[in-house]
Amino acid sequence: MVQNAVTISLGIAILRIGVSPINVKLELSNLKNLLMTVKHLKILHQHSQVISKDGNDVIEGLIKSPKSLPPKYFYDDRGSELFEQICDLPEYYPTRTEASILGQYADEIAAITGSCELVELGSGSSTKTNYLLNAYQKISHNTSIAEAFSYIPIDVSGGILKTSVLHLQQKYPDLTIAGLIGTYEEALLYLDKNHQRSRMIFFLGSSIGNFNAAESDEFLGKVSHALTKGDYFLLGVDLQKSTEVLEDAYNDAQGITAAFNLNMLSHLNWRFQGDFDCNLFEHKAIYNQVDHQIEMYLYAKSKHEVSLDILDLKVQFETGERILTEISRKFNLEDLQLQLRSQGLQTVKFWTDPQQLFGLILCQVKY
Ligand code: AVI
Repeated sequence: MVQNAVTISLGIAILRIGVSPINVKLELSNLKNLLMTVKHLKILHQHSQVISKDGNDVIEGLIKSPKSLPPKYFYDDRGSELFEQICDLPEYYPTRTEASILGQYADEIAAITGSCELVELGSGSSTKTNYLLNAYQKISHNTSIAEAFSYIPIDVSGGILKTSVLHLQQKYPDLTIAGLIGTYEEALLYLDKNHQRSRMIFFLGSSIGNFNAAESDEFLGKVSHALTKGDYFLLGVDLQKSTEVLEDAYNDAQGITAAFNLNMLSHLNWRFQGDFDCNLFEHKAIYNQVDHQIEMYLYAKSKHEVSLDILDLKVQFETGERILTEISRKFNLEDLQLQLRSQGLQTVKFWTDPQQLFGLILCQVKY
């Protein structure tokens, strides 16, 4: 899943299975249950500055015009559940299309990169990862134990990560798995300091599309920084296509995406003692053909006021006024390769599906 506010405040933790013991000082009570089921858990540090800033982004987004809210507030438990349902919707082609590309080309990817340390950003439930792990497992049979591949899934949700790590450990008993609980930034910084062997970072699901241009440049810079010459970066991206296909994918007939969008208001009510009335808002996703991005909005159906007591905030809404909750950029492979190259990431090869809905791009650090 994508980064959620609850776990961002926990800082970063490392969850190791199948590696040597590490002294553990557990300081965060809501991570206690992890200790009951996994062998080792190390909290690297706490981010009190993140906790104290919690909610400032909501205030900033709601006092400005036009209004916006950060997409990280989608992902409370209910939001994560709804996102899983979105991935299975008939209209939402990205998940299954990316999975089919991985299913077809994972062996080729593993053959190009050779055995290495696999680092997955935003791993979530790691479903698509199985294709890559199977491919790397096949090539690692001829490799020494020291050189064998290892897997580092990274996610801000400790719960999802714990479940997927335990599941993968059963499925791949010889694989060294070291899960990192934290934000992408925290994890990339940590990885940077601990970079000892050949590495491939991968970032699937077109989550990069949820960053604006400046944020994605900054993110790619951090990825590049966590890699050294010869290392790889594998990126999954949703490609530009007709407005109709795109708007259908984000305005599904069953209303799951609408529920996902509106759930952000319930999450804010819970987190900041708010009184958003979901019935007074309506979901709509629009494709902006100039900026090549889906824009998800919540439209106020009537003039009203909303309070968020913990933030000491009162916000007025006019009838028809909208809040931008997410952008989802759609890519052109040529432009993307230029952007990647400007961050030192050179394309090795890319793959798409027969309808060219989705792309998978493998880059290497050349210098
Ligand atoms: C997580 N991210 C890549 C999804 C997307 O398609 O941009 C989030 C999403 N929002 C609505 N549907 C899916």
